[in-house]
Amino acid sequence: MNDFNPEQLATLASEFEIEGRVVSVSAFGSGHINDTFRVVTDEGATHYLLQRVNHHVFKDIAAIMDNIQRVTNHLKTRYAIEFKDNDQIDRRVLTLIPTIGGESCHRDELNNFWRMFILLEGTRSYDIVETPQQAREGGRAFGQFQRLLADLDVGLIHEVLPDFHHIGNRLAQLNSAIRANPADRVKRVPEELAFIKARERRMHAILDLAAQGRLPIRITHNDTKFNNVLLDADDRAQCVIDLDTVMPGYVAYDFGDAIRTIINCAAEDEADLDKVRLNVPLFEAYADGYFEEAHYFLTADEVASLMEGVLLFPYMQAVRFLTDFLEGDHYYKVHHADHNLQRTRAQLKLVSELEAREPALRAIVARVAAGYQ
Ligand code: GN1
Ligand code: MG
Repeated sequence: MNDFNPEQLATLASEFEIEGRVVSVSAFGSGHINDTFRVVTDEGATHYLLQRVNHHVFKDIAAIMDNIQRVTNHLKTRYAIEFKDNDQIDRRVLTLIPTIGGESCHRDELNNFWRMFILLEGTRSYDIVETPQQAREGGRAFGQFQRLLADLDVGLIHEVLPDFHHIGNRLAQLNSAIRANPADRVKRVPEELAFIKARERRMHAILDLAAQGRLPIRITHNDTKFNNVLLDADDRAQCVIDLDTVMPGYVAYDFGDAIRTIINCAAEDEADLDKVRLNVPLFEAYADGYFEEAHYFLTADEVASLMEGVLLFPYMQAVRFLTDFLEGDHYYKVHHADHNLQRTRAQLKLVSELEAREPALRAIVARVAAGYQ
């Protein structure tokens, strides 16, 4: 269980305002960045998630905690007004559990940062979407997340990872990794690099629209992988999780990253590239659910930008995985040798598939959008 034993983890869990005494702590989830554990206590009613925040990635812990508190408080207030079911609020929005000293996180002797949330019982997440109903619920959940945050001042939200989704920045990082070549791996990836190079220009479409002042900056989630929505046993969306990357951004980024995981029949790191194919009905279902919530605020330019996000996100994710591969696998957790290369290839295959179906996907977005005009 990473570098922590169960006793240490139980002691860490006891630093927080939990009900009862810790009975067990076990690894939880499939995130690539933070370490997450499920905490069960003898009180039984509420279980918790204990999380070590990766402070090599999130260097300003105070800023991410401030963002999370601001966003969850705002969402809870908005839910209370809109849905009038106060009992459900803690199932719809993440709840931070403070430390006994009243802080939002706990710093241990090794300078690790720990925080705790209520674990939402009876919910689950999916790494691969199975049904249109799940996809539609995902669209609703992320659309509603953006809608309910639309009246929170974007200036109050810290840009915790500057230029996180700036493709120019990501390509510059790839180019520095190629020049430095610390793991001597550049020679292994000529085809991947050529594929990336050939598409550089068109991948700037969102930045170009933004530079013309055509895309509003909103509060966006910025990690809209489908497994960041919790669903109940009947596949109804319950809660959007993983709020570390909530930042000012463009809606096309959230749409594109969600579709990256939803439209793919295979896993993000599928080794058999023949399995990386598109499930177009899931795309349509996600778009439907998303517009149901987002049509209230989306501008025509934003609607036009959504497909640019769809093409950009697997490409940018491949650029990021490949950069980490060339740098020697320091950023993402890897589970075997060449894992980042395998992830890169799967994402580039997804780019090819999307390019082949681009007109059909554009037509779907146009049709769904037209339903709200
Ligand atoms: C990381 O933590 P996790 O696994 O949800 C990454 C995302 C990537 C994703 C790829 C802070 O997210 O940006 O899209 O892996 N988060 C960060 O699966 O880099
Ligand atoms: Mg994340």
